[in-house]
Amino acid sequence: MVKAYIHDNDNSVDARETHDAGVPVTLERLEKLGVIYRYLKTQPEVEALAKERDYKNQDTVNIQVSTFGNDESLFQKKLAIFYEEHLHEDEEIRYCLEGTGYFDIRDNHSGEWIRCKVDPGDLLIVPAGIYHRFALDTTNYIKALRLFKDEPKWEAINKSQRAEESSTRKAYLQSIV
Ligand code: KMT
Ligand code: NI
Repeated sequence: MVKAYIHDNDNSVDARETHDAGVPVTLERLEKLGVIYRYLKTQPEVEALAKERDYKNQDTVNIQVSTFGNDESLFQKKLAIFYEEHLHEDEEIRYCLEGTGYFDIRDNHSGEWIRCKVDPGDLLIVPAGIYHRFALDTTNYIKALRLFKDEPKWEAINKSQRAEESSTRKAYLQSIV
């Protein structure tokens, strides 16, 4: 079951530590940002949800140092890319199959990061245009399903002028007022 709380913003500490500021966040607060949480036991249930929402593509990511040939510096580089604040131009689903990790969701009202700790079975529907990032935890392993609506929109757009000016970002901001 997902646990959500305010991130302490202490960037002097590794992203994989808990960064728990001690302020819990409810699923209702996440929903106001357009983020939907579900707990689904099996992959067929995820496939059914994806079909219902018109998803056409998916992949599985295995994030651990052995995936990168046990090259610690390459591994760190990949983690740094996932931890860059970014958005996508389409809604996307993330489903934790094995291991654990943190999805940080930007609360555009307060400016805070909301950290969502995911365990196996936890699923997040991430709306188009919301800023977010991903970190492993200190167990250094997650296997996750990433579901995408359309092939050309898999790209992560890092926080930037281009991201701010995209119609996706503007539509997202309209959706949360
Ligand atoms: C994303 O969109 O930020 C990601 O796909 C992160 C990796 S999924 C564990
Ligand atoms: Ni992303």
